[in-house]
Amino acid sequence: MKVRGITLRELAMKLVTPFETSVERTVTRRIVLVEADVDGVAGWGECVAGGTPSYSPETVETAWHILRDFLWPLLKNREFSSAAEVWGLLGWVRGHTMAKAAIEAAIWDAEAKQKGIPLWQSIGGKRSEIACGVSIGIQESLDELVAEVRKELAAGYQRIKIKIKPGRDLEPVQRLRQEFPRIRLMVDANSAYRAEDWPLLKQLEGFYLMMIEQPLGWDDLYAHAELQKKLDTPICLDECIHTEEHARAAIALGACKIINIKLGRVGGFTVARRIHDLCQRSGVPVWCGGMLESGIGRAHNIALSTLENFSLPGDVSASRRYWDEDIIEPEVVVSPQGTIQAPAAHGIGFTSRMARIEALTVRGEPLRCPVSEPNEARSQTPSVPGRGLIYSSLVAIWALNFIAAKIGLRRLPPLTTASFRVVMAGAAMLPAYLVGWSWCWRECTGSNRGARRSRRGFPERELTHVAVRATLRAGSILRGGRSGA
Ligand code: OSB
Ligand code: MG
Repeated sequence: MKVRGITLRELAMKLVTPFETSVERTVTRRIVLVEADVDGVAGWGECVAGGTPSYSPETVETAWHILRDFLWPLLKNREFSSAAEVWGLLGWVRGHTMAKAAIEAAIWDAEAKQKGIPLWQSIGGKRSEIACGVSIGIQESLDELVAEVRKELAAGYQRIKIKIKPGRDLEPVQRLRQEFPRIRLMVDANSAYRAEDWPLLKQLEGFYLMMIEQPLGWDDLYAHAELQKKLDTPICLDECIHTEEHARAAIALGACKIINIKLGRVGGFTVARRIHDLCQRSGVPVWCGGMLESGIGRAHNIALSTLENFSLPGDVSASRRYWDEDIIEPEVVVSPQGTIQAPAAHGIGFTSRMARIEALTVRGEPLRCPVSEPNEARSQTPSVPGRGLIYSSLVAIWALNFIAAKIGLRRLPPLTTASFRVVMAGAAMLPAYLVGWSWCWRECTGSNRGARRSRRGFPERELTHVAVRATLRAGSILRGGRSGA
């Protein structure tokens, strides 16, 4: 397989209702899409980085930069045998998992399309239907929160997650438990608490929560391990797990009992599957988190959620909860039982609506792979002519010099000494050297486009012309000199 080119697009998509967490309020989602041309088959991926670095260190801008300037150069002109190898090829770049996941997922999509099977089967999914929950942002009032939860339960969603932050925690949970005593309920703090806040989190235990998601520092496994010792309610980690190694450490430390897996946060399907397998072996259930994705990212989340150990309902919900009109066809729909059917169509199983995508695009950048261009990331050294060629050029120049000196001795007017005539002949050779150098330069820089300016600013074709004209002129002067003698 070979990626012939990728196209980056940034879309501005307005949410149906603003989404508020403990760290920020999102009204319009900035979404980066990666369209990869893999052997002529188009695959789509979505980068879930946000406009700010408040959830993870990555942003839309860093992801664009990393995709264009580092990930694409690592992939272009590279031959590989399956999408499962892409993660390894990108290993030279540290971190930047969201940028990596976007391009990796696009290649997984293209590969499944090439094989003629749905992506979820291609990654080894076992479920043809996935269980769905919803994530509800912080609301203006408790009444609004209750109304929102009622609406989602009526739509069939199997579990409710609400966002909490200091001052907006006990009351909303208590109220929801009063109204809905039996629902599957959980909270997500997005790192809003400190280790000292544990007594408050302990109070939440009275409300039979399924789990408390990411209460403490976004990168603090140790504090979560200490907290989990004090709590019976399972801690679920989100922000803390951005590599397979973090997952292993979290499980070994007892920092959580459940893990939320997000493709973007861990760098794509290869690592997501490894974390999934590790959790399965360790008896840790997982579920698929969401990042307010467009239909493209949602389709990938559906595929991921079909893996066996995704045994809890995820934050994968219907298109209409987020967008007036999604960018895929058909839109993602949730059954009255709160499930999504894994699609039967090839690849991600949904078609990109190009007209809608174009209409929402605020910038785009196509990156193509010229067939003749070597992979710069792999070999920084430009191609150079072989040694034999260089040695024979030296011999040819020496021979030409010798001949010129002989001709000079015989034909130049006997004005002064013989050595002066030899020097004169050498000077007449300068244009020939210039032609030779310019040819060598073209060979060394690998450019055979004459009009292209070299790094020194020489227009090579003009240089050659000047050299040739100077040779001819020198010739005519010599002939003139001879006839004048
Ligand atoms: O913590 O799970 C999170 C959205 C943006 C950033 C982080 C999170 C979320 C959500 C929304 O909870 C999940 C969804 O896509 O519905
Ligand atoms: Mg979360």
